[in-house]
Amino acid sequence: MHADEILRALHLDPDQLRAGDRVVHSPIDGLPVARLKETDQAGAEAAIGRAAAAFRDWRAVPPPRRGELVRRFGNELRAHKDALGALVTLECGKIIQEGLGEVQEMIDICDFAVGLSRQLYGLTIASERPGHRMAETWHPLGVVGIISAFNFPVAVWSWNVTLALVCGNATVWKPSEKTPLTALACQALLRRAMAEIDEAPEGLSEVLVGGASVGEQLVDDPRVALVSATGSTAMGRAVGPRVASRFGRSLLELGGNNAVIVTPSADLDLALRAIVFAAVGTAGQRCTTTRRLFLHRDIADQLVARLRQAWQSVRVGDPRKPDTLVGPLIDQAAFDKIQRVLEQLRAEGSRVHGGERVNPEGLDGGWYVKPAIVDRRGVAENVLEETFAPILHVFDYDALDEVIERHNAVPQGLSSAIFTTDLREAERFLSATGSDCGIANVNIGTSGAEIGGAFGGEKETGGGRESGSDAWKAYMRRQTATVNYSRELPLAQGIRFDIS
Ligand code: UN1
Repeated sequence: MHADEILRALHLDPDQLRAGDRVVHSPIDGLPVARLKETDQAGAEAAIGRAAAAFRDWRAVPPPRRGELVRRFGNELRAHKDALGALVTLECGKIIQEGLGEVQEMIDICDFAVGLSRQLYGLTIASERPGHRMAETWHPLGVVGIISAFNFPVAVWSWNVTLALVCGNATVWKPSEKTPLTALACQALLRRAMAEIDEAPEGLSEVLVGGASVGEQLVDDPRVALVSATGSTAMGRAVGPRVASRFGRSLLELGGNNAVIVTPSADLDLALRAIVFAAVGTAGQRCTTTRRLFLHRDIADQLVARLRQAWQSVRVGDPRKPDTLVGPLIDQAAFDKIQRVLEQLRAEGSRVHGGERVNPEGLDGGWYVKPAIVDRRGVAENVLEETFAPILHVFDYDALDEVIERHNAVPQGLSSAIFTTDLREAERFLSATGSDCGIANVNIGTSGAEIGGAFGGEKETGGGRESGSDAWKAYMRRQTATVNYSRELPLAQGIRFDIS
């Protein structure tokens, strides 16, 4: 499909997307696909104001009715899955399968949120006083600011917006400046669903198109009760303290430095397939991408040989072609960064395989790279920094205790995996003395989590949890309510305070 056809299929008018200064390039060939009008300071101020006003109405709409909006949004996504998937591919360079997968992830979270809209459970608590009842109620929070990254331009927003909406909040979204088109498409689909729900006020979902300054405005505005931000640790380091300084809440989903351990008992065929997907899929540009691989010395030679072969044969190229497995990097800066990192590793004496530029025919302006493997067997030191690229560092180990220490000895703590058929090793990895990450898998790679679980990680990953389980609680305020239905006034802690 041609770009204009994709945009029209998503209810966007291509002519209106050519009138601004912000040029959107496709990483597929580097050519411009749109010129968008940016949101200026006054525009952002007004958008946050509309969201704040919308919140005042929306918070009083019964949650199952709020769920009805999200159900209809899910139906819009189903009806537009191919077009939105194609736009994700066009704007961020993901292969078609992954573009579609991202839209499926949106549909799944819609279903989850609809179910949630009839739950939002609170606890009842045993009161120490006779004739008293204690309960916890979850109330809507306010305006939720969503800052998202280029690599999951639509799914991560959907985790936030669907939960925020059923929880009774309004949202303001600042997408990555590299992927604003997909944001406008999502907004158009959500607005179609809103048009079918009388109670849905204008301003329930706002989008800010722009760079860091508009993001900062969202971060600093006291009307924004929660800032949910996905991106680098550097971004989180800037956002977290700023939101905290005004006593706002933040939910941070930052860098990962995810590792896989392969033990001697592992099913190596299965491990190989999982590692390839997790390390080179999405061109290594997932926060859950496998960056470090620890192989037991008994199986290391064998597996490294097979991995190198797989790395050589992986098809890099046009993400729109069905047999491509690795599409382009997001831009030249990403390519240059890979070259710098690999150059330094070579200078330090590491054996680097891959990492060369690939030039698919007719796509000269795109930045394609052969995934790289860095063989660091025999080297004890760790990789402490995340390079958002398809570079896999391979280490070897002798003992499980030792490798778990090395696995955890990095500043980040998002996702982790062990490949083993030994119950003791698997359970140890999942225990309190095992992986210190927010996500820990057995015989599954580090990426590609389902929406039903809470998603996020520890340490410099930011500590936030989004998506499934009880992550919805971050989007609500908790109220402890105690009711006295007796004729007495017993005080808590048995305090006596008689006035006559
Ligand atoms: C991200 O890269 O920011 O688990 C999110 C995964 C996806 C989400 C990744 N479901 O890889």
